[in-house]
Amino acid sequence: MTILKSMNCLAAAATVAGLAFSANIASANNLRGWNIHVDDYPVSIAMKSFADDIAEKTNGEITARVYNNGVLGDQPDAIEQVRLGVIDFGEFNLGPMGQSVPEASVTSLPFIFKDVPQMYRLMDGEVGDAIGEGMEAKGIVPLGWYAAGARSFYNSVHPINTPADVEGLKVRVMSNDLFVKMIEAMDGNATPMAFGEVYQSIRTGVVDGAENNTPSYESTNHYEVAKYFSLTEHLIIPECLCMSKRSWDKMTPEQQEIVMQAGRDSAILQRQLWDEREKQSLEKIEAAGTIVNTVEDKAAFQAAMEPVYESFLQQNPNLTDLVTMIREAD
Ligand code: BDP
Repeated sequence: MTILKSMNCLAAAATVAGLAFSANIASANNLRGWNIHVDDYPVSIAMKSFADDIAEKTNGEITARVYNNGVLGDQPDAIEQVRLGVIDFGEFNLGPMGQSVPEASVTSLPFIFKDVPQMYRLMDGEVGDAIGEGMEAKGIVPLGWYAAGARSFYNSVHPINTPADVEGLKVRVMSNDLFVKMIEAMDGNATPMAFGEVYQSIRTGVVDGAENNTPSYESTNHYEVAKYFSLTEHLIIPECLCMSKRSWDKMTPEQQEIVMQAGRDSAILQRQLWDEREKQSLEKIEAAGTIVNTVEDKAAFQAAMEPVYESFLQQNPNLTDLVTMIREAD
């Protein structure tokens, strides 16, 4: 028993040493990037172009490799790893980012943006700057704001037309307390869960459904197990290609300039690819038998979300101005 224990300790120590070793190597000039999506997803294609661009423009001084499909771990963990500099860069949704960076959570307030074009405008201006500062203070440098469309509910039970239709449903949410409150405000049961577990959980009835944009619903095959897709479009959450401040600080100002520009360029590409993929995904899910319904009375959902705003502002009074700035923007 003792020997076994000490062997386990040795093995653990070796693993930790191995990780530390590879982390050092990675941070010197061989950047490692985290991505949760499948290879042909707009995020994955844009990240690949970011990585290729860096290698080309630095003449190979810096190379970057993107690990798709979440193989480097779940999103909340990966955000921490980026903060620590163990992973050099990643493409994160600002929902889970909000657990470490309160400013980022502002974009997870349901219906805060009027539509996707408004979200882009605000993120490319003062709002994005304020959120970016909050991220930098937590060790994360934003390089480009990526698109993720609007999120809607889908489930295996029935179409959703009113907030009352969510009552009693077990809904998977991303990791952020705001999303739990959002579901509870409609008397549903929220279950925070890793993205990669959702398919099996719907299939086996652990949850009735989830919420996401059409490309994620399609690329994860969730349409096979939850055929009602209801266009509530309750969340328009931007995503971020961002770098660990620790990795960033190891680069020269010239290298930083190249990486920043590559990040911005990749965001332009990603937004174009996004629009195409949204169309393709919609066609694919409809052909596969998904029942898509529009929601006539979105105002009813908006009204149901007021308690979510109240509790968020109570907990984050310093973010009142940022929330007001977005809500009052054209
Ligand atoms: C997708 C996001 C991804 C999230 C996923 C989720 O692009 O970052 O992990 O939703 O719901 O739309 O977890």
